[in-house]
Amino acid sequence: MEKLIITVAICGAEARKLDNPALPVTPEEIAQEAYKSYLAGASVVHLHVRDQHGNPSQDVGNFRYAMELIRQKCDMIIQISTGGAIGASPEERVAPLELMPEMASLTCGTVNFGEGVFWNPPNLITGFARRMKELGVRPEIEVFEAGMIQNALNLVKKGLLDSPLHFDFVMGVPGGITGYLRDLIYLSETVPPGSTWTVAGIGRFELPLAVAAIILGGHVRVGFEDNIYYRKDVLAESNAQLVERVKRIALELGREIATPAEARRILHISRD
Ligand code: KMH
Ligand code: ZN
Repeated sequence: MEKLIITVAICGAEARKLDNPALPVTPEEIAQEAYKSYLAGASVVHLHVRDQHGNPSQDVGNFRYAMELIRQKCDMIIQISTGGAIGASPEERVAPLELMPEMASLTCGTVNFGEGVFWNPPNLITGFARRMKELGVRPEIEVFEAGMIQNALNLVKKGLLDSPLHFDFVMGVPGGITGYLRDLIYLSETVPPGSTWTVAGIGRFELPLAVAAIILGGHVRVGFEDNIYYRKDVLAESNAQLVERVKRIALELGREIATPAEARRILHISRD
């Protein structure tokens, strides 16, 4: 098995300081949390930013500043979100690609998202994929439902995505695929051979799916975007605490942890 890539999803768009006071929201807090997570074993940071009020934002300036601060501290792979928050316009969501991060998320279909709708119609997906290709940004295909894998494979046929694809199975969002082991087995066996995949279990699904991915040869995403708890009724102290636990379990199971350089090789990212 390849070494384990741990992605940290620091703040996302949905969690609030009210939910967990340790949630990082300023660029400085986000960068410091990324660095602490890097020291704990993360090689990829899935990046969202917030505005000065702590609300979700796709502001290019905030992304630029957070990316600069992270790069001053470590060589983690920076993966910006093109998902943003429910209700963000396609223009807002795609704007930070101009910063040419090494990676960006690309959700390949529409899904109910709690009480909202995470809106990703075909023309939006096609436009985002085309822009990533033009800018040399490696997409991570976000899969909230099984049909999103087929949508991604259609983009490969159209020449808008390059194989091997890298997927993130986001499991347990209310409205999307559930987060049980049978679901992960199904998704991991549905992607084409040679693909890489990571799993982001939402809430209580985070830890069991992480353990399953370690065993199955996938990779793992943890962080406050997906889960703010360490265990039932106990808030996590930091993103790094969640990363450290995954690293500890992986090492116990005989799976070594990838450095950012090793993650670049596994994910087919070449630095210019
Ligand atoms: N905040 C969700 C609506 C992504 O980053 O690409 C979408 C999301 C996915 O977080
Ligand atoms: Zn995200």
